[in-house]
This record gives sequence, structure tokens and C-alpha cells, in this order.
Amino acid sequence: MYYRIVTHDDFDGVVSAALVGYFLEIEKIAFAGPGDITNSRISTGASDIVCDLPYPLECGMWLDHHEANLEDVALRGIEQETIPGLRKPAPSCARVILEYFETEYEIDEELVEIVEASDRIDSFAYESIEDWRAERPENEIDRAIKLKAGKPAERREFLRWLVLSLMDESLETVAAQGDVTQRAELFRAEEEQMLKIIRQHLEYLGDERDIILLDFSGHTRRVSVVKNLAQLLTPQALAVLQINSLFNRQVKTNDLVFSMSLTIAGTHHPARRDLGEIMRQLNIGSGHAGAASGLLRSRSKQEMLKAKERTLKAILDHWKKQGQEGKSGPAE
Ligand SMILES: [Mn+2]
Repeated sequence: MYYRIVTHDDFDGVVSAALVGYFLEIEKIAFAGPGDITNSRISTGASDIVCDLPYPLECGMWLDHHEANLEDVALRGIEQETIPGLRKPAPSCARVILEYFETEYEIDEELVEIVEASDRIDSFAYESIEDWRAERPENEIDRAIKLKAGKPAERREFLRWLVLSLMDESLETVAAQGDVTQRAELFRAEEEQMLKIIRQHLEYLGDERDIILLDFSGHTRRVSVVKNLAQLLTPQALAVLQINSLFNRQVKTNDLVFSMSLTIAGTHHPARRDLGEIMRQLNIGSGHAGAASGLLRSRSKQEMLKAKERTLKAILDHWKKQGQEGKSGPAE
């Protein structure tokens, strides 16, 4: 009935595919990013199980945990009840999948551990910076997945191997494999490079220095960093806001992408902020409390520069307002 798993090409996507493949005995896996689905760059059909991605035009089963994707399906007028699978807000898609299968299958302890790891990585739920950077098998695997160097086909092959390995071996065993440790080591070097770029661009939005601002829109080429790394340099900051120009193939446009996430300190701060709410208030995007993004379109460079300043000011205003509201009562 189901022939292929189409999954997100990140840690949660890999774990999701390993779980579904394990329960339903499917070994054919395809990897995609959310944009591949929304722009129909990958075609799916009734024999596909789609995990941790937006709902495509057609598929046989859909498993997901992204609230924005659920809202999107509602906006498209599709009745969710008619789609096989399970969708609900959760720290990871792997968590949703476990819940879906545990009514029918015996779940062993190793699977529970893998799902807990996916929760931590996908929701960035850490107690402290030390907890985040701790040497855990899942972090080693996550680094190996995030490696940018190398050919796309090589990466897909590695991800496929990873999915198949996780179907019958523990995180610890898989993390110790040479394929993983070599890629993880290379990623550590890439991370060092990213930290260098972050250090060069690091600014703050507002005098309170709550928000780290990384503005890469001055670059004529794509800059890609893991913005979470910024908090290694300034652990007391509560959020990171990154601005990138939108590229159309290799050409820089006047459109800006704002992506913002709470740092670990921000997540534990008594004034609970909702970044998704800020993007919705500005009417430029969406997201959840801990991470959100928006797109600001402009017709000229001048218009873009003005819009950027206006948006930065508005983000700071909303941020401060949320901080005030947080003081008058619990916002959770
Ligand atoms: Mn996910």
C-alpha cells in the first residue's frame, strides 16, 4: 500500500523516516525541504508517506508537528480528517509518529530514546548552553547531517544510510560509525567558520542588548550560518534576529528574510515572548513562540533600506511590549 517515505532532510526527518520505515517495513526514502513541497519540486502520490513537511498536493499518509502547516491545510480548504496519518503540535515529528504507532505496536526503550533526542534537537529545548553543547550521540549525528560540504547526492546517500541504520541500531552505535564521525568533524570546522562570520556581524537591536542582530543583507552572495551559534558569544542575550536578502537563483533581490529565535536564556526568561506573534502582528510571516520568520518585499533598494529600519523598530517595540505584559502575569 505504501511504497516510499518522503521526509524532511534534518535530524527529525531522518528519525521520522527511521520510525515509519521500521514499523511499516519501507526502505525507499526520499528527502526534501519544506520549499520542495510547497513549490512542487518533488512529486508525491498515494503510495507516499510524507513526514515532517508541509502537506503536498497528494500523498497516502501525512505525519507532521508544524502548526503553520496545519493552518495552511485549513486555509487550502482541505479537511484534515480525510488525510490518513496524524498531525498535532509536538516538539518533534518523531513524537507524533511514536504516538501514531504505539496503539498498535510494542515500543522498545531504544525507540523512546531516539524520539526524546529528536524532541531536544527539533525544539531546541535545552536547560543551558552546556546542556546544548554536551557530547551526546544525537549531537554527533546532527552535526553529520548539517555538514554543508560535499555533493547533494552524497548527502542523500548518507541520510538514507542513516535512516536504515537507525531502524535497527541505537543512537550510540550509529553515532560511533566512521561515516558519522568524519562528517561531524568536518562540520565542526564549518561551525568555526560560521562563528567567525557571526563575530564579524554581531550587533544588538536596542540598548538593552536583549536581541542579537545579524544583518547579512549587505552581502551580494548568500551567507548561511546557524544563528543559534551567536549565543555562544553572548550567552546573556534573549533572542537572535537574522536578516538575509532573498536570492532568486544566484541573484540578490530587494526582498528581505527576517528569521528570529529565542536563545536558551530567552526560553527560560520569566517574561515569555512569542516571536510568531510578532511576525503575525507585523503581517510579514508566522512561526511559534520560540522561532519565527517573515518576508519583507520591496521594489527598490531604497525602499528596502527604509522598510528594514521600520521593521527593526517595530520588532523591538513588540518585543518590549511583550516584556511588559509578561511582568503583569504569566503568559503561558
Ligand atoms: Mn520537525
